[in-house]
Amino acid sequence: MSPGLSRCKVLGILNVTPDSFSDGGWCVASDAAIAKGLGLARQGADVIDVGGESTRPGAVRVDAEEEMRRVIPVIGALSEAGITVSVDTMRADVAASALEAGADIVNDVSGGLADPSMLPLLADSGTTCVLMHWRAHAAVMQRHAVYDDVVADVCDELARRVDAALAAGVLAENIVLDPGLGFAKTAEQSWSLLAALPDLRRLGFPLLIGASRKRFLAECVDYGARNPASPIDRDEASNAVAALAAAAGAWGVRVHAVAPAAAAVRVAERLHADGGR
Ligand code: PMM
Repeated sequence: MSPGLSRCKVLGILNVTPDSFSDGGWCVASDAAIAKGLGLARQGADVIDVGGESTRPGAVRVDAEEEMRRVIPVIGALSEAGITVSVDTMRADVAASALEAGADIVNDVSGGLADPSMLPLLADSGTTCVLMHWRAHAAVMQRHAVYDDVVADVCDELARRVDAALAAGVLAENIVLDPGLGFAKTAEQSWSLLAALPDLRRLGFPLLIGASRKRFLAECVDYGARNPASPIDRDEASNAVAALAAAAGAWGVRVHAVAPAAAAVRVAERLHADGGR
């Protein structure tokens, strides 16, 4: 790999929710979720991102106890198996329990906005944290997809989250940023942000990109006889984005189909190492 392009992490998505749009709700039981997580790790995931609350557009919140019931046993088992785990949560209590159970990273899609206790917890724990661009909870977020200039506005709002995190005592070296594709964003706005990864990198923090199976991908692919509304049919487009994000220097990509996305990422890195610009 050439200087400036460090190994891009592949985060395998493990949504332990009955209503996850991409998992079809089959892995609600802990054992099935643990088995799926172990499988994702075998397929080449560097990190398993475990979430217990759906954040798809329109989703309603679950309570903290239910969220913990879903994720903590799974995180404990995966961590015990030696797997690096992140917890996808907006709640400080859930994050704290997840860290106790062995999680290594906290992935807060609200960037610390949803729970005032989150940034202090991240500071105290000294853990790596993903702060995503977010404006509102899933039930209402698409009403907030209004920007003067989506790239400039998302950069400004992420910079404000960084300021808040630093003020709370989070170390700069522990912060990863994420533009939050599909969160309070139209398809057009998500594409604009993907096209602007160099601008986002200029914020000076590692970047996580989560495009996998999201609706905005459907609009640029000719699906022929297949159903473009089916998330799984968006995997080819997801893999293309994973490769392009890795080539653009992303710290990580968050994906459902780990094996092909990991291959796509490694191909991008290999080409870069051979002098690709
Ligand atoms: N997307 C979802 C959930 N968590 N976390 C980060 N950091 N970035 C994302 O883009 C993101 C996320 C929603 O997608 P899913 O329902 O397929 O997990």
